[in-house]
Amino acid sequence: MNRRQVLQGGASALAVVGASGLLSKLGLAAEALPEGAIAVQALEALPDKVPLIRKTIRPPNFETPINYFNEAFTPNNAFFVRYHLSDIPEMDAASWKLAVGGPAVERQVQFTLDDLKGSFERVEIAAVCQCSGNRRGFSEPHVPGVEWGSGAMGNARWAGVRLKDVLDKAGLAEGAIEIAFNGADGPVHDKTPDFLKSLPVWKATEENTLIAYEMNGEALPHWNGFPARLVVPGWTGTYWVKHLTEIQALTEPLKSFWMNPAYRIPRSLFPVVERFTSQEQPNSANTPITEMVVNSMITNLEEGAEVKAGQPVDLKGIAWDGGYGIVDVAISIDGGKSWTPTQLGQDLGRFSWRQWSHQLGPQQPGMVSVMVRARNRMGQTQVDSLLFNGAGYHNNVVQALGLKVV
Ligand SMILES: Nc1nc2c(c(=O)[nH]1)N[C@H]1C(S)=C(S)[C@@H](COP(=O)(O)O)O[C@H]1N2
Ligand SMILES: [Mo]
Repeated sequence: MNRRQVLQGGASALAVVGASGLLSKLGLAAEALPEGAIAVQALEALPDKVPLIRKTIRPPNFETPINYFNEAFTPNNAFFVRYHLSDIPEMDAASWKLAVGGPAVERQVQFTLDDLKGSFERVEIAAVCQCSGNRRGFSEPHVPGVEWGSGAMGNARWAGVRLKDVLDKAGLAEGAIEIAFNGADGPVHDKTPDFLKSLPVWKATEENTLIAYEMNGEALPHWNGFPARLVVPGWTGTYWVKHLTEIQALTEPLKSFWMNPAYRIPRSLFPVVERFTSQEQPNSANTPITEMVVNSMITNLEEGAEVKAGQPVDLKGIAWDGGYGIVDVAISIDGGKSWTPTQLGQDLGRFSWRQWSHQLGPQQPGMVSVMVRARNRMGQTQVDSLLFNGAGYHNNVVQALGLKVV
């Protein structure tokens, strides 16, 4: 049987396809990896973490092995770790202070961890934290940066206080346009700029934007921002500043390497609704990365996994987006010609990922390619081929997982 016949075969039985052409065209199969990209994988445990996939040591960048994504919430000790700077101090909860000030506040204020826990309403929200460069390692052509596979993300229940409530204590003055954030980590070399990020005031004061001191019911792990971090549901991880120590309300756009030129996307390449316009330059073709794009993946089977002909195969996975909510996840076994809806799991909130499951019944031995594609409430879906950009951001190419039916 040739591939053409297979693609015409319909959805009732699993299509059998050659492992080469179709898979590599879809961009996520193992053989589509650029030379030397993420082929070398080493598992290594940071203190208080299970072994994670080591990308770099200084600064520490470690991704989560996919099997942990079978759980609704990613365990704290398996949550990915991403840093830009290598000087990461041990934080002391008792002496930690959060300073709130800047040119656009009415008064400077300062809070201890006990203040945060005692003087504000506690809010909890389930949300995906995903690095902008998740799946960068699959970019073709190859792009520079940490060569992430699919594990630079996680889903957790974050608890803390609303950033808006904290800003209210300082009082935002007329003319505040951005809120800037600094964490306790710093560069080792003077030439590396400090990790300073900002949010537009409207995003900073949304009720879902938090200063979190808890993750899945426990204190934040050191590597994920102890004792407090920003949680910006729907937006990529770059805004989720860890070891938060300083907040400044600004009347001018923040000038920081990590706002510009870093973390930029071409202005109209992606279907982004929430734009950060105060950081756009009039004649520039780029804009800050903001909300995540619709995405999905299979979590319980790996590329090349063996399954038995004539026996049901349980597929399991996740789907997520920038907070509009996943409404549909579908599977194709005929190269994307026809799609079958999967069963969606419990809705854990619009910023959480959504679990899904589906049962396949492969009949004949051979290779089979399973594609998965999610759609959100806005009607946004995933792309068939990579929307290439130089930083490798927002990779939401439809995943095609090759299974070996024996
Ligand atoms: N202080 C500080 N916060 C930071 C960063 C950093 O380098 N320093 N990296 C950001 C980026 S790019 C991402 S993707 C997330 C990753 O969060 P995690 O390490 O808890 O997984 O943290 C963000 N917050
Ligand atoms: Mo990131």
